Amino acid sequence: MPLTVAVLAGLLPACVREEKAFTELDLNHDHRLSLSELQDAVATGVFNTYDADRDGVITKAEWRKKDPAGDGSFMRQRDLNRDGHLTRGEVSLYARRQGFCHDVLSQADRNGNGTIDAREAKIWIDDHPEVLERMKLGN
Ligand SMILES: [Ca+2]
Ligand SMILES: [Ca+2]
Ligand SMILES: [Ca+2]
Repeated sequence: MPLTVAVLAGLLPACVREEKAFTELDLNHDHRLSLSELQDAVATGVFNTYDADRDGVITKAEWRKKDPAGDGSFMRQRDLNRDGHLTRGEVSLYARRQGFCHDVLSQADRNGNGTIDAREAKIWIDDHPEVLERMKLGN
């Protein structure tokens, strides 16, 4: 799932760099990112990336513009009611179903307390430079 990895990799360094960004992701303001906050962050990242006109819906045209070479599985996997659009609810549900956030949490959570703090986020990013490289190349 390169997209989701890339999206998350884009968010985590922002968390480290900017206290404001971290606060935005840290929905309950306990200075830790929990599994559900990570899942919400991924969904937010998907919308920030694809919803060009910011109307809260990702259309097929918006997706295609960002991913001209894509085979359509991005839309197919998430479009639960098959109407050709992705709503916030559909994207969030998909993020929750995937094991990806679980995997990131278990890798990044070095002290095993079930959440990621800013320091753990930075270490995880340092351990995954190839993900950041992909971000820079825009894929
Ligand atoms: Ca839109
Ligand atoms: Ca839909
Ligand atoms: Ca932790």
